[in-house]
Amino acid sequence: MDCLLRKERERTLSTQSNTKTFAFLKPEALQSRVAGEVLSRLEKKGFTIKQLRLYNISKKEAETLYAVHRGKPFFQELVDHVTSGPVVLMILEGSNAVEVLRRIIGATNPQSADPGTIRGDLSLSITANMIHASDSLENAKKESAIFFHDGI
Ligand code: 3AN
Repeated sequence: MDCLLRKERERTLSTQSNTKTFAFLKPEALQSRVAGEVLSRLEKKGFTIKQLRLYNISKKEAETLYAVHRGKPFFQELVDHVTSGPVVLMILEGSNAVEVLRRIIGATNPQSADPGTIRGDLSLSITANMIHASDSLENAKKESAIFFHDGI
């Protein structure tokens, strides 16, 4: 059964065409001077950088971006963190961009993210987990529209 599911999933992925997604490097990427390494990984994987911008996220934008987490114990720390310094906003394009990017960034908690993933290799902190990437095409459209006039 697992094998059939995997084959179906591979078939679906191989038939999907180029799509765009939204991501940003959190402040620790620039602070620890690994922004270039992360961008290089994304490009080597095959993503095309369609938009790229150094930006200071406002509290209001951070609260909109993470609205789904409002009320959770980590919400304020998360908002404070992503507004603590410049981030690198981007729109990426590639085959099945949302899912592929989510796979290469790794699990939310870098301590359990697989080695080889961006979070697995470059972070230990769940708040400062290096990179945000939209988890669906619908959210990529919403999130990119907060920061880019024309969205994705
Ligand atoms: P992801 O970024 O992997 O999509 P989300 O959307 O569930 O994860 O959470 C958004 C951000 O909130 C994460 N990148 C992480 O920094 C933070 N976060 C999520 N869960 C926790 C948690 N249990 N404790 C602290 N921070 C968290």
